[in-house]
Amino acid sequence: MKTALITGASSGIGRATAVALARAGFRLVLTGRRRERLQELAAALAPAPVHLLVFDVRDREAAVAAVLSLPAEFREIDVLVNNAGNAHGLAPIQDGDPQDWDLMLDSNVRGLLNVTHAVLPVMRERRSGFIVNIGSIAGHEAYANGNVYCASKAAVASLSKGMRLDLISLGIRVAEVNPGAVETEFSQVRFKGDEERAAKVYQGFEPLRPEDVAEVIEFIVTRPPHVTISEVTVLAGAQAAATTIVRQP
Ligand code: NDP
Ligand code: 8X3
Repeated sequence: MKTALITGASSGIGRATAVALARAGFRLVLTGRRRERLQELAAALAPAPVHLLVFDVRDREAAVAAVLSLPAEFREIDVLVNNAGNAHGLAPIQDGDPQDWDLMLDSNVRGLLNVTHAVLPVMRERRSGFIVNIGSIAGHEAYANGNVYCASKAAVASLSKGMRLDLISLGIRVAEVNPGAVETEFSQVRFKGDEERAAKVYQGFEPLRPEDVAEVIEFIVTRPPHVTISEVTVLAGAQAAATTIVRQP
């Protein structure tokens, strides 16, 4: 049985990926800050073996300590899904809140690095592993008011390429999955709990469901060792680019 560690499993794409990988027969290490959400998910996944790690990905020491605390049966991580992250705010750079910028760069970029740093020794020792970084269409095209979020995801794109180059000689494969518009708690977080504004993002077209992205992640991590799917962009059917979405009135 293979072991997968998924960050940000308490909601959205991470949660759906946990469900998909449990169904595919993985042992799971699920992480996030909201313990109750993770506990509820672990109960829903029973009898799949699940271990929970509650920590903030921005805290490097906490990430390392959490991975070191894993019981023996969960320690040999085969798959790492670096999913935790969010957007905070949507404003022109001249009106942006530097606290939002810090939050995005610290979670989406440094957080991904912190967890990767914590998990890599295990993969390195076993000379095997698969890392899936959740980027975004926003990492491949900047859109108005997206500035720092887009930059954080552009960093994920660049890091994914760099990691693939550095880790290949250790038998570790790296993939980047770039979703388009997925209806999750993403917009609620971006708009700081403004439900009405968040709902508008997904009005007039059928957005992706988190399960649509999870299926792609499952496919990638279940390929045999001679196959690496390096980069995948998954858009909603009505979407041609980050902000080019055909909406019905
Ligand atoms: P959600 O808000 O539904 O989920 C975000 C997850 O990340 C939660 O489980 C949250 O857990 C976790 N998380 C956020 N910050 C931290 C932190 N500092 N420490 C630990 N965990 C954290 O959004 P999505 O599922 O949509 O987002 C998942 C990923 O997909 C993100 O990287 C996002 O940028 C990316 N993405 C989303 C798209 C979309 O349209 N929804 C499109 C493209 C990419 P908790 O709060 O419990 O800590
Ligand atoms: C989330 C999708 O296009 O709103 O990464 O930035 S988008």
